[in-house]
Amino acid sequence: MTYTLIGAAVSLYTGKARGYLRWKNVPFREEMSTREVYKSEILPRVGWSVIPVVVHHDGSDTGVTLQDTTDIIDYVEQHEPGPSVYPDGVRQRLAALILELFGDEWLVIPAMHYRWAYNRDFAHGEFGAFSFPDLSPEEQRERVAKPVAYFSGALPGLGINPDSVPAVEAAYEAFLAAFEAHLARHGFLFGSRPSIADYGFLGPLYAHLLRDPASGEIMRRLAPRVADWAQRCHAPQHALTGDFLPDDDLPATLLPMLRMFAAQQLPVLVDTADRLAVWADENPDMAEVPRVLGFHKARIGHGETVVETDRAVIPYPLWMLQRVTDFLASLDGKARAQAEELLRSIGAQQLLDFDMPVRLERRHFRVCVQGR
Ligand SMILES: N[C@@H](CCC(=O)N[C@@H](CS)C(=O)NCC(=O)O)C(=O)O
Repeated sequence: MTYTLIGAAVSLYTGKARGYLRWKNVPFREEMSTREVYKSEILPRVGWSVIPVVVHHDGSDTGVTLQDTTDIIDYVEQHEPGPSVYPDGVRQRLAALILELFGDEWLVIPAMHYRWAYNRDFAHGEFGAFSFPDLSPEEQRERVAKPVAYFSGALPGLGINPDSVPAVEAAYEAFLAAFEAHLARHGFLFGSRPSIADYGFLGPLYAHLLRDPASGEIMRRLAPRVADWAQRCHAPQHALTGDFLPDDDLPATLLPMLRMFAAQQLPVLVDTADRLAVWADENPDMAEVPRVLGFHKARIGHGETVVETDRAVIPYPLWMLQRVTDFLASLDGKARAQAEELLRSIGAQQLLDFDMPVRLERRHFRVCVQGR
């Protein structure tokens, strides 16, 4: 096998990588991220506890270690043949980069809320089963009490608390309705071929929001086409198939989801960038950006149901936003005008003169300031 995917069935980002590798028709085996495998493979290779990890067995002694699903996908796109998950057209490419970020880093809010509010017992059992496959179910549950507390303890940092739950649920239901309407006309976000954005959506929508039993029931009831899409995207019948819509066409049914990005996630990202600027000034010798930079106020929700709540300042998504702004910066002439028009039409004109305070890069599987 050319690749190994180390991860777990309950893991949000493992589902994203798995769906992509299957569609890309890449020969890979999957290794369950048991506690043993964390110790023997993940920590030595990556330096911290995270899944998924992909190893490319390229003939070298250790192979190439890849972490972060975006880096995994970009690496495989560069090293393997076959159609790309990145559309070429300016509008489609810009929308795809934005929606990957929206899926990865904003839909994680409903993914975490629904898992730990409605599927806690199931998730606890699953954590036990993959971490300690050789123990009895009772022992498994006991041994994973700590990671379960760690992951469920992340909710307040994401802005999820009793005051914001109605807004989290309203926003998720509005998102499901918008995606359901899109899927009445199209198989994937940009036509009949899955894109990088489909995989960004797949993370939260598959492992948590479809596979967790109580969440799956909600999705199948409210948005059966989304449930079907998640299944197709995660386990494609036919690899390497489909096309993006011709002529860089951007279906009008994508606009409501792009507007959700602009209205909900973008203000949080802009505020996060301001906080990163302060941190970078105050810490001129530090290269690695902390995973959390204190707390800020964030507005969560959709339409009438919006609340202002406390949320951790999480710099990581700025690295994904930089992919969007880099793409914008690469455009000129007609292409730039098309991108500007799209951003204005979704209410994201703020991005047009947005400056990342410092240039970010991934180094040793962490977000760092470039040049430091
Ligand atoms: N952006 C990363 C996120 C990976 C991630 O957050 N994985 C979760 C499991 S689904 C994890 O292991 N988290 C550990 C932690 O955040 O400390 C990616 O795309 O791979």
